[in-house]
Amino acid sequence: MFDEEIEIQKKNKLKWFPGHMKKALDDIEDNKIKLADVILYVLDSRAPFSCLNPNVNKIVHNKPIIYVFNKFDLADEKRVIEIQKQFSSENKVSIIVNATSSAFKQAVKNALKQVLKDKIERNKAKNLRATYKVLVLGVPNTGKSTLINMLSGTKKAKTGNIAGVTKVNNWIKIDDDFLLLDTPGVLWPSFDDEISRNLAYVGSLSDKEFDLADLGFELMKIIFEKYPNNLKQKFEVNFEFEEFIELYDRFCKKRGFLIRGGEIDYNRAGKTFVDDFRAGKFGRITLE
Ligand SMILES: Nc1nc2c(ncn2[C@@H]2O[C@H](COP(=O)(O)OP(=O)(O)O)[C@@H](O)[C@H]2O)c(=O)[nH]1
Ligand SMILES: [Mg+2]
Repeated sequence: MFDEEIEIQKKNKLKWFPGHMKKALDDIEDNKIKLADVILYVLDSRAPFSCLNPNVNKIVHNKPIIYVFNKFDLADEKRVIEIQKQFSSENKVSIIVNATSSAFKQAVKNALKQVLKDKIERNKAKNLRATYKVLVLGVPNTGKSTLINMLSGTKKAKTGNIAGVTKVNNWIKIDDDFLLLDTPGVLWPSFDDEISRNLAYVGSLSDKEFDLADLGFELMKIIFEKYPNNLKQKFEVNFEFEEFIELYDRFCKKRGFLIRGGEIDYNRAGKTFVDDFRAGKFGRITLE
């Protein structure tokens, strides 16, 4: 590899993995995992693979994991179910939820009880009334705190749309059976461009590090390739064109993203399209 490329990679690594994340990740690995009976690993259903730390098994040692496909209300139902089947075929236990709705509370509790079945039975046989500890993991903004609040019926876990809001850690009671521990969203040292862009689209990575014009364009291209009808409905523009680049210009003009002289304001367009996607304004979409 050229020196220049190595330098860029190093810089990227630093950008995505600031010091406070390294600290948080070390703390999870060294201290918190040990305390847990089970892990709830929260993924964004719009980009579940990108939210998945490739080293998660190493990090959590032998603790059972339940993968939570969250933000289901914003994602493509059919695709998420397909991905869930793929997880099942790899022996990964998972549930599909919308953490903003308490309708999913029972499903999460059932999954926890299912995964801990042997342990629960062993304790029952010994006449022990145990409380099980659940550690909630995931990249920033996937809805960890929202899920904890929904399960516990409190507002004890701090939520927000910014990466890294969760700082304090307290065990929060769901019921007599379970205690939950929130964690700050952690990323890992390196991932490729596609993953980092996906994480930016869903708000797990700050978009400050990206060229917004480029980010918005790339996002719209994926949506166009996977969900053309969503864009047709939204923009009502003629889809007969030579290249996506021309269609994109029509979207921008339709939305009035122009600067003086009739030129397109690609920065404003890019930022707005990313924001619109995050808010679900292009319909239910799963990017992978
Ligand atoms: N539409 C939708 N929004 C959600 C869902 N879960 C969380 N959110 C929102 O996503 C944002 C981040 O949630 P938060 O719980 O702070 O994420 P954390 O960083 O993983 O703890 C908040 O604005 C939540 O309201 C969900 O299932 N559906
Ligand atoms: Mg949080």
